[in-house]
Amino acid sequence: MMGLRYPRILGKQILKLIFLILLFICGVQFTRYDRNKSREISAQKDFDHRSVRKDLNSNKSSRNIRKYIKLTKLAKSNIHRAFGGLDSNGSPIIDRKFKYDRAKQLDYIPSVFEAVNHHEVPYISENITKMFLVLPNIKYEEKVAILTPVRNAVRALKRFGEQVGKLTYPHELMSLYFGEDGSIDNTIEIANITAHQLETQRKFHTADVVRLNISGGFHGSDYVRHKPEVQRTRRAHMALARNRLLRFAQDQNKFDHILWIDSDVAELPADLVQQMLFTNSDVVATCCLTKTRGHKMKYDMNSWRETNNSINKLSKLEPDYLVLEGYRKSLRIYLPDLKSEGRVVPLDGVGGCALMVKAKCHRSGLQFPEVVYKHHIETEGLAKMARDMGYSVVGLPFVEVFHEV
Ligand SMILES: Nc1nc2c(ncn2[C@@H]2O[C@H](COP(=O)(O)OP(=O)(O)OP(=O)(O)O)[C@@H](O)[C@H]2O)c(=O)[nH]1
Ligand SMILES: [Mg+2]
Repeated sequence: MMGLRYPRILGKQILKLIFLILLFICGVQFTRYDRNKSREISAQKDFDHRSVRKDLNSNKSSRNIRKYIKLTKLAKSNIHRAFGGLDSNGSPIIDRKFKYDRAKQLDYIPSVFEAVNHHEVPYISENITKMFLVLPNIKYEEKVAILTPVRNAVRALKRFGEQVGKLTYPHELMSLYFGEDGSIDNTIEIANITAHQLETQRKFHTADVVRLNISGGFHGSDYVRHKPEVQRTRRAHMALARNRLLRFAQDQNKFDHILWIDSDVAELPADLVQQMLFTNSDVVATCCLTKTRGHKMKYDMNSWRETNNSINKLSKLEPDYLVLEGYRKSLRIYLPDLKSEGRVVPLDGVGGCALMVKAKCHRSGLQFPEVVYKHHIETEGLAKMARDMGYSVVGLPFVEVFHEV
């Protein structure tokens, strides 16, 4: 018996030693990766990646961070990224030779290339995209208020109700408020029916319609509404409607997050809320696209990042000049084109198609500017204001919300 004991103890010691060596190797790998990551971040010094990093690090759920790092690492090793870097002006180097074959899904993440920069968003294979969408298996407890301004929205509300009703975030943690004004169709009636269904059938905590009673606003066909000369009036009114609705919601409950969703969205990812919460950032936007004959196109051009060129252009404008995205070349980079940077990317402008803001930011005074703020108004103005208040503003290039065509 004595003879057998020593080899057994020795065996145990050897196993212990191997375990410790493995632990040490894993530690070194992790630190090395982290160091590389920070080097990569500081290399792109034109953009404030640090705030995203800080957010991820301050995430209460460290499992989120570990998963993020693991996935990014995995994605980095497995995916060829065609990101060409930045030119001396801080703009992405555009691959002008790139040809996107619509018949094929890409098995790598493209850099910003000219065609994409303007209209089309290529399909990337599911194997790749799913790596940027994995969520931690945690119990959610944060209360979310979905706020939706509506005017003449009868056509869109049924589909909106279905899409919101299919969200997989715990329904008892979600409330929804429509903020209506100036409709000349049955919007109030249909919005009430939609709210009632969400509350009774989908078991939302609350769902209701708020009459905002704002005089004015902008009426007119789609064609007239999108003329550049009416944008200041139209969007100032939208900002006012959003601010009134926000105030109402904040009087109802102490929400943790405010999620703005436009009524004319055609398709929402079921895990939209969880994806946005994953960032743990103050202001979060998703891509807002349309599907035209099966092709993905950029729709809402309001989620963007400045480049040195665009900042230079802005510096020459009168302070009150309103810059309109999507109307003419603004020299910015748009959210759907930033996939090569990873899952969460810093932004300077956001759109309202699907936009999440931490309620505490609104409580501390963050609003939708009703007059021009740093050349912007409404949602884009909010992003600029948020940055000035020290809040993080990010986008999710892999999360796609589809707007009606
Ligand atoms: N309360 C209120 N809501 C509005 C008003 N105008 C639009 N909305 C709603 O605000 C959201 C965004 O408005 P849209 O007209 O879709 O703005 P947009 O996406 O820039 O424009 P489109 O390209 O035409 O969709 C939608 O939910 C509209 O129903 C308004 O004057 N008052
Ligand atoms: Mg719209």
